[in-house]
Amino acid sequence: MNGETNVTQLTAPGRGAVAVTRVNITGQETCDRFDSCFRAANGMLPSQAAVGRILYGMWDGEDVVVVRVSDNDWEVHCHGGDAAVERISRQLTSTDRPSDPVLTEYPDKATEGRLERAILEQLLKCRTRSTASFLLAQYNGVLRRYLTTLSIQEDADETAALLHNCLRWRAFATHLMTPWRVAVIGQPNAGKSSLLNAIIGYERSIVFDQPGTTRDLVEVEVILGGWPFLLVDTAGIRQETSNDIETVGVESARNCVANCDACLLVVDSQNGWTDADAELLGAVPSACPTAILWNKTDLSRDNPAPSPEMAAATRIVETSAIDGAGIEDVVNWLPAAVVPATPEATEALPVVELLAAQLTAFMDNPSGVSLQEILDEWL
Ligand SMILES: Nc1nc2c(ncn2[C@@H]2O[C@H](COP(=O)(O)OP(=O)(O)OP(=O)(O)O)[C@@H](O)[C@H]2O)c(=O)[nH]1
Ligand SMILES: [Mg+2]
Repeated sequence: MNGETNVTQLTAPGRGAVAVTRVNITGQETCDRFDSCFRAANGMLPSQAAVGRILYGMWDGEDVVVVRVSDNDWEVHCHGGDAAVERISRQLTSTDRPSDPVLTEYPDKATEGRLERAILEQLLKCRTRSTASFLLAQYNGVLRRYLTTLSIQEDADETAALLHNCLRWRAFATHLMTPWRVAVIGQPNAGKSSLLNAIIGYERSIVFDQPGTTRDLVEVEVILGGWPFLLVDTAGIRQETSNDIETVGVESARNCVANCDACLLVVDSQNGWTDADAELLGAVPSACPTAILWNKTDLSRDNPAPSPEMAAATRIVETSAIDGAGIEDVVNWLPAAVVPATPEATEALPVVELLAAQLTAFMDNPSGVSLQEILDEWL
């Protein structure tokens, strides 16, 4: 063969979330082979990508990301596991004629329109494999087929049913790109920051044995069960404080509760359930899944009995930020609480915000908005 290809695995051998392979190529023929193995979503050939360019696409039916790191070097990021790396290496270094690239995964550029470009923009915001796979299905034709079906539907009831089926996933679709927001609230010193650190596994938020330590919102992104979450540690909420900074912190904590997708209410089990806790629980929007974290259970076990008011919470978990008790339960509860159901891969999802807003406006007022005009814009 004209040229040479050297393939080196950069990540440790064995199973992992992601494997990275460095590919060094000299010679046109070997470059052609690379180009034929990888199919970028935007149609660009890896050999023509500028240094630093990141390409998202398919390699033999698998999602991969290719980054050109120098004139002759590329990195291929694929799913972890030896088999995926071996396949990439074998296909690049084989002397057989390269097989035809997988062309069916992406629409031809000629048919790629505004809709696909808009979905692709959203796809790039996805942080996890599970969220990206939903976007990829929409990109590969699910949403276009759905809109086409809508455009030829003449029965008003059928149209309404089709719209309902798609738009009921609006919150789910939004959170494929934007993390679910989880407020960690509670009275000062209850252990909110300690529990947040225990959940994420490192010291993100300052812990101190004096109440009023956390003042501003402390946000941290974390993936739980394949879904993106933004955990927000808040200032301990207490009624009377003469400290201005703390007052501002308490105000932002209250706003955070009003705008969250799930809530973790941390209670110091040594103090038991108080009126202040009941008030906090009452401030959480009723549709918002809430877990009470009955914290510091590593200390005295003869804690005051949980109050009946606590039953208003979706879940009560006994925790200790010190010995880790209950942390796994919290980590398992959050994804199950905010994503109780997932759509089939073949279902249309309103992943493009503008389109979702237009379809919702039509559904709310069918005589005031032209559905055909909306669909013509996107098809
Ligand atoms: N024994 C025990 N101590 C804990 C636990 N969780 C937190 N603490 C301690 O309680 C104190 C307060 O913890 P923080 O995590 O700062 O509490 P906070 O709720 O964030 O406090 P503010 O930010 O002031 O509202 C610290 O001394 C922690 O070490 C726990 O589960 N068990
Ligand atoms: Mg704190």
